Amino acid sequence: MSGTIETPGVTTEIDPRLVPVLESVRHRNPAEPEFHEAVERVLRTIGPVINSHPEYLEAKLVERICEPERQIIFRVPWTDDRGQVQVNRGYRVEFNGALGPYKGGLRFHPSVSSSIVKFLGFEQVFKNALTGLPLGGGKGGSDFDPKGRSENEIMRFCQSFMSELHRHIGEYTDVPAGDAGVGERELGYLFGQYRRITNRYESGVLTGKGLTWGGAQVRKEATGYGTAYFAQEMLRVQGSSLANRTVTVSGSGNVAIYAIEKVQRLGGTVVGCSDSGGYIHDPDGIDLELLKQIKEVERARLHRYAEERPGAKYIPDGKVWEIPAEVALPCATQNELDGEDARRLVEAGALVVAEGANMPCTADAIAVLREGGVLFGPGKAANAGGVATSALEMQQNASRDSWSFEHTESRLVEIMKDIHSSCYEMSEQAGRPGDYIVGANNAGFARVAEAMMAMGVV
Ligand code: NDP
Ligand code: 2IT
Repeated sequence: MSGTIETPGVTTEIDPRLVPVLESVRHRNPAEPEFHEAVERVLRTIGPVINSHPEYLEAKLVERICEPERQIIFRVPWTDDRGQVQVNRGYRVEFNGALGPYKGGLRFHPSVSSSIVKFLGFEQVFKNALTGLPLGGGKGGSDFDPKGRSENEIMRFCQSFMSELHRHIGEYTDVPAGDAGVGERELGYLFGQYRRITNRYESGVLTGKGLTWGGAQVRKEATGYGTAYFAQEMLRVQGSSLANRTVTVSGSGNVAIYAIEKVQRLGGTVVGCSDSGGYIHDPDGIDLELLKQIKEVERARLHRYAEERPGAKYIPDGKVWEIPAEVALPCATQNELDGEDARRLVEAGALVVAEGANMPCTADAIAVLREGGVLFGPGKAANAGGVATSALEMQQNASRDSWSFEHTESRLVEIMKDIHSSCYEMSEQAGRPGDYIVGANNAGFARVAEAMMAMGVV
């Protein structure tokens, strides 16, 4: 039976008892390749936890974990600046609430579909469990494309989106945040509309808010910082560190910018970053103030960077993995680093790849990295600093408190170290020391499973 499902590059043998579960997920969720892929990767690696808890099979726990608790799909009509009516689709998948209110970001990107939202929601369940904080897992978004839209169009879209979403969320129910295409600006419009409709200043309903209206210090920086800290921990176990390392980062959005900032502060040199149009090669190291000015203030395209910075080159249509590096941090989008990119990294002598984005490495890439002896930090562990700091924001909102940057960052560092050690210890217990995929999937799965078992068949 175990030979009936084959994805190139996914080398771990699936437990034969889980094959029917995977087949059923594929059958019941047709044409959702990203969701199938995310489920398959987890099912292929949770043998250790299933072997020590055979009662999970009897309780149909894996089947239940693969089925979202609730999926909401809605129409988002809005009027553009020319007076034309536009229709987009909105999603919120409330995947698993065993550990706390559903928690996870909203993504606005033309590629958003049921498959994308479900893969992200599924990953979020285990990521949130790994933080050790009381968070269920969910995800949402829309196929709305913010590129080229005016400020007013963004506002009207967000208001229309929240006009439906508001009835499904709440401080104790479901707490959205940002993801690709959704940052502090969009969260402001979303929160404004929520407050207007409900007549409640319910700070804990959204995270990633602005600092003057209930947001938390470090949330903006948290995902990127956390990814850099996770990579640092992976290197530390090998008796090494990020200091003096050459690093490449994909993307130039929220996660990428703050991963670059923290790598630089830890002594590494980031020589490249990218957007969907191409990449920058800056052998002297990225000028972060210039990058922030272009991406955060002007919201311009990345090629502007090379126009302003002597010595830097913009390579259109290329991938940042063409630059040799010791550490690679994919921080852009799913399936952006493939087998060929991985081979290039192995040949260049890369030591570590840590995922700032969700599922940016293809299964093929992971197999090549594993074979080439490159340490691999999967997104659900390496990028969990964002959602963990969202939980710290919820904690501050609930107690009407606000913590300093230093205190919040020290909590983030502690959480990333704990996630790293839970994953590492679980990888050892599973007999695959340093296999952070096995570690993260089993540690995350075990926490959700235990809570679900305690609550009975619900
Ligand atoms: P942003 O929208 O802020 O930035 C995304 C960046 O990735 C942009 O620079 C975008 O370029 C670039 N990009 C998109 N597609 C490609 C591609 N095919 N090749 C190269 N670059 C590309 O999103 P975030 O930084 O918030 O999110 C990035 C990733 O991190 C996503 O996978 C997200 O799910 C994940 N993540 C985000 C968290 C958060 O707190 N924000 C938390 C945990 C994970 P362009 O402008 O051209 O589209
Ligand atoms: O993928 C992610 O973890 C996020 N987009 C952040 C979710 C959150 O609720 O902060």
